[in-house]
Amino acid sequence: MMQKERTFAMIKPDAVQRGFVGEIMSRFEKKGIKIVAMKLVAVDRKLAEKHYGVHKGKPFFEPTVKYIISSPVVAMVLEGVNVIEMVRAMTGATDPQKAAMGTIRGDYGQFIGRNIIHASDGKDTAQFEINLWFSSDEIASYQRIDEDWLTE
Ligand code: FUP
Repeated sequence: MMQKERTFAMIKPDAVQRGFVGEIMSRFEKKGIKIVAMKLVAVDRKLAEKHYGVHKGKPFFEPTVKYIISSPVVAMVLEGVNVIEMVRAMTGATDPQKAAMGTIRGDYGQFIGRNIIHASDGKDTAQFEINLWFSSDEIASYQRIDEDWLTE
């Protein structure tokens, strides 16, 4: 059996405001990616600053923090084989102007400061972000009925 992993993703305030929650979740579901945790969060500054901690000191840090705390986000943990890379591919390049059509950012965004979604960019980041946003009792382990049909 191939090794499953988990990633963290967040539907950002602009996407929630513009009514894309269902649309984005539907893409993950159709791809066969399992949702193991999910919640709507009114993010406080402390959490936002921790989440974007690696960017502290950069010119876009403060605007990015302000954006994330401006209105609720939908935070989630997704599970699957190679899910970190797969969700990043579905998300597209950081700048929606450069993101390929067919990706979430490419299809729904126009500006880097309003880029629709966040997804962990590697194993260490995924672990850090899952722990930052969720406690272990908020994450569910379960079988989806399609799992046998997703793998060879
Ligand atoms: P990503 O991993 O694709 O979300 O991108 P980064 O971690 O490099 O950046 C985090 C967020 O900061 C981006 F989602 C948008 C914002 N940002 C800018 O506004 N300008 C930049 O030049 C880079 C990032």
